[in-house]
Amino acid sequence: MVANKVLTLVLIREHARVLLGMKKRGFGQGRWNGFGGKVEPGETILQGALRELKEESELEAKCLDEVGRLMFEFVGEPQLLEVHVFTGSKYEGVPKETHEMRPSWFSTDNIPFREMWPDDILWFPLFLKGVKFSGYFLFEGHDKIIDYKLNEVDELPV
Ligand code: 8OG
Repeated sequence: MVANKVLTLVLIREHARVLLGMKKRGFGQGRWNGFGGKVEPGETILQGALRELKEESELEAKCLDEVGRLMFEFVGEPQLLEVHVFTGSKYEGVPKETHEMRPSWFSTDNIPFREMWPDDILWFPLFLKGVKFSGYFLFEGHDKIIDYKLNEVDELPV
């Protein structure tokens, strides 16, 4: 058994717009996404989410709520990615371009799904609806989903 790789994903939402960043390097390069990354040893998942948001956008969130849990499996790779999705609308600072991300606000009715991870078009509607969700996606490569499950949930898995 290989332990899951635990990651965070933060979507700052204000009224009818969402802050995304164009990933400039590494995993997911060339795709718009929320801010986040690997949780470091010794920090909680929430601390990891706050840290990555600050590192990648220079925003300091005042409050983040966990709203989604997404599991990703890639054919041929034993390690599952366990992504904890957080959202919040209160923050300090102004989004700034960093070495990793170029931030931009998107209207909730104009999310750039064609330039995002292919699963996002499936779960974003639940996120935008304001409900909690849990999903599993099996990828072949980084562009093709070959199986998935997605549910609206009352409580996230522990
Ligand atoms: O540290 P690194 O940049 O590699 O972290 C990856 C980020 O990408 C992290 O915030 C979690 C997020 N992420 C995935 N897969 C997917 C996905 O399919 N959709 C979205 N929106 N984000 C993802 O790892």
